[in-house]
Amino acid sequence: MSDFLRLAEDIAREAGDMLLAKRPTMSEEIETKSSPTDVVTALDKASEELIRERILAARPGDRILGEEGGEEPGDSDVRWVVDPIDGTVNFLYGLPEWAVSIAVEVNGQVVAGVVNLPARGEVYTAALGEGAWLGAERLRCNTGVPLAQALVATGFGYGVSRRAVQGQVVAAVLPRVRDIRRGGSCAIDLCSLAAGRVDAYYERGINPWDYGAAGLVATESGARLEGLHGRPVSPEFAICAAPGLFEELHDLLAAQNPERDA
Ligand code: LIP
Repeated sequence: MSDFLRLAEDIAREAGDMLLAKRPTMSEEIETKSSPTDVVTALDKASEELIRERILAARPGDRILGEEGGEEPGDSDVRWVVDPIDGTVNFLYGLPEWAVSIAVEVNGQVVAGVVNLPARGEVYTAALGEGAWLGAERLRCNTGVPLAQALVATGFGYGVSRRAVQGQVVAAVLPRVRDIRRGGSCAIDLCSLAAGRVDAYYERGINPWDYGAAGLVATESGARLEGLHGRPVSPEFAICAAPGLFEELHDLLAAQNPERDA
């Protein structure tokens, strides 16, 4: 295991333990961000502060991009991409699907990723070219699944007009697949795909802190993760599935023009 991965895992575990211990007493301190439904708790901020402190203590000079605190300036080739709680609404409601996500990029490429699900007791890790793991178990995504038999995870943004389009898109997808899952965390959806718990995932509007670490878990499990029409994954669009299913789902989604705004 690389030094990057070891450090990221130690920090993600420490932040997760802190969040589990403090969740019942602090989660009612809520602010909103991009819309009234887009919440941030005091613990999102506390988790990110802890993670930033630990990274900079171990690797002063590295850059950090965090969901709550934005980008830490610097000229290092190494950038840490941090989501202190992915699935904040689940966290707030006491649902177990929330995660601490830490990715390490070198020259813009993710080389290590950790997604810690404290309430489920699961830690997903991946290192570039070395595989994806749930604890000690090597992960392989499901292969050979036709679109009509695919369990497809997706998510919805917080903005009203984007949600209106996302509702139309999912209405076109639902009759063509086994079923849809909306878990509430991009990071967990991608890790679930790597673990064979869903077959595919798509979403518009996710950010590098949502998909940085889990994206590597998914691709190291054998999945393709891209945007539409061969573009790289980005906040514009993300599709993830094993080759074969990826193309079928891509073509269904592309026909819906899902990057349009209402
Ligand atoms: C969440 C994403 C999820 C999306 C949610 C939300 P947050 O991130 O991971 O995929 O569907 O609406 O954006 O806000 O919990 O960090």
